[in-house]
Amino acid sequence: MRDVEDVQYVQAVQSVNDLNDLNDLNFFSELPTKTMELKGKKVLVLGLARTGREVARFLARQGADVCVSDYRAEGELRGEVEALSDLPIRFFLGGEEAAWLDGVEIVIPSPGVAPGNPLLREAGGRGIKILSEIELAYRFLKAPLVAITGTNGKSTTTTLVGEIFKAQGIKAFVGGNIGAPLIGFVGGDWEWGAVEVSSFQLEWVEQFRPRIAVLLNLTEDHLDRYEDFASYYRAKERIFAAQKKEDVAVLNRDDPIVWSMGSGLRGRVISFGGAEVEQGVYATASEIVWRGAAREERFPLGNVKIQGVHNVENLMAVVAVAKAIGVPALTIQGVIEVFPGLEHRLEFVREKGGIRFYNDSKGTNVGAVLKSLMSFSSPVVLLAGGVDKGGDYRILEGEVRAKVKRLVLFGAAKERIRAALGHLVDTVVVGSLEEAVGEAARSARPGDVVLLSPACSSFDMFLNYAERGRVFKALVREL
Ligand code: UMA
Repeated sequence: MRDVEDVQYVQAVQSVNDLNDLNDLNFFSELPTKTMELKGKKVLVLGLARTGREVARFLARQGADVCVSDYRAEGELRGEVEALSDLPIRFFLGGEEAAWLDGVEIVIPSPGVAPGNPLLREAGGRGIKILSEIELAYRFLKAPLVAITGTNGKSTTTTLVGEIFKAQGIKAFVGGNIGAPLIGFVGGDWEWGAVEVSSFQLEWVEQFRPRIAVLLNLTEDHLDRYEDFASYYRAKERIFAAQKKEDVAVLNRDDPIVWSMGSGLRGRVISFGGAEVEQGVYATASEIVWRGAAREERFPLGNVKIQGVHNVENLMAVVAVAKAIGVPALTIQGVIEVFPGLEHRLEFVREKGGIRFYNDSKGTNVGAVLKSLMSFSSPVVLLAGGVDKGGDYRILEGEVRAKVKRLVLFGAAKERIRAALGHLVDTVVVGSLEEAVGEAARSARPGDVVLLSPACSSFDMFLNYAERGRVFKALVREL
């Protein structure tokens, strides 16, 4: 079915490869009709949090025979079970038993369920189909998708793409890993979707085909889940796997691993990076330049609020996407100038006694912290720690040497970070975030920056990075 649609699609736009600036919002609007028969099928949903809840609801409404399992005990999941009580759903809670797979035809794991999970392995062994939530959603969504992945910058870029759609008067949703499962948008009257996609969500995709797929960057992350960096990057690479030549792949030229993927892709590559190019997107110190075959457009950065080298990369990716769908330069410029940035991402909290405090709680991996440190020139008191994700902290050596005057470490990973970086600067280990803020405030001097950029996830002390960020901000405001 998809091939027939692809033929129509190609006919509609004729010779796509001749176009540099598609400049036609209708270009992507020929939509494949995808379906998947679920009625009467026995489906096991693995994990009962945001994703599991919405998937189970969707499947039950489609007439599937739905079971939901979670290794947490029933007592912890009462609210979730209650929320689904109006639907014919069976729950298997507080464990993982192979018998729960008997008769099951499809398993939909939540992103947090790793491929090594015993039920998933058993399902694989029995030849049961395993599909990620984004794959399921994709089969039912009618709108074309811009999917954005990368180790860092996903949420900022996805949010900005959503803002571009809004400014252009296009009815688009913003969802995915950013916090709203894709399945929740099925059935809506959407013209486009801007989707943040994680490596976890890409593990079980088959047909997931974003019309525009963006890979921002790749540095070590989630090595507590993946065997090695190559497995992580292979998962990310799947964002392009089902693309066809009519689709667009947006790639970062300055990231050698990302850029090396370019030659093997079927979609039309639009690249972005620091150095001037004949066609594509590049940045100078003062502007972003989009260059097509016959003309170019310039986007001055003077009035843009979000700062830092990583944000220039995010903005270049946004420009590449926006131009691929033909959004006028004025609209793009308006959006990038008013965007205030995301909470917990290099978020300015306050200045006290000449010391500036920044909340970068979303800096949960080493690559993110590297980019954040690169954004400052003043001496930095860096607060880091939490749950170690197996990344190599030594990649921070250069920036730590150059900018960090004091390292304040907390949480489960504190000793590992101290072992990697403690010999480079004055380092102190503390027992809590509260102590870390107190210690930082005491040691910082006017002109310094106090930066919470933990390089770790938060689950040893907090519910998630957002709670950690909020606690940090509250502590800073109390100073
Ligand atoms: N569980 C099991 N067995 C397991 C593992 C987990 O039963 O082996 C259960 C847990 O007890 C829990 C549920 O599964 O009840 C958790 O599922 P989940 O972690 O997938 O939680 P969701 O609320 O569904 O959130 C997921 C994403 N979470 C993860 O990827 C870990 C959210 O991304 C995403 O916003 C949401 O779906 C909607 O798409 C969060 C995240 O941390 C923000 N993402 C990572 C990142 O950005 O670095 C990838």
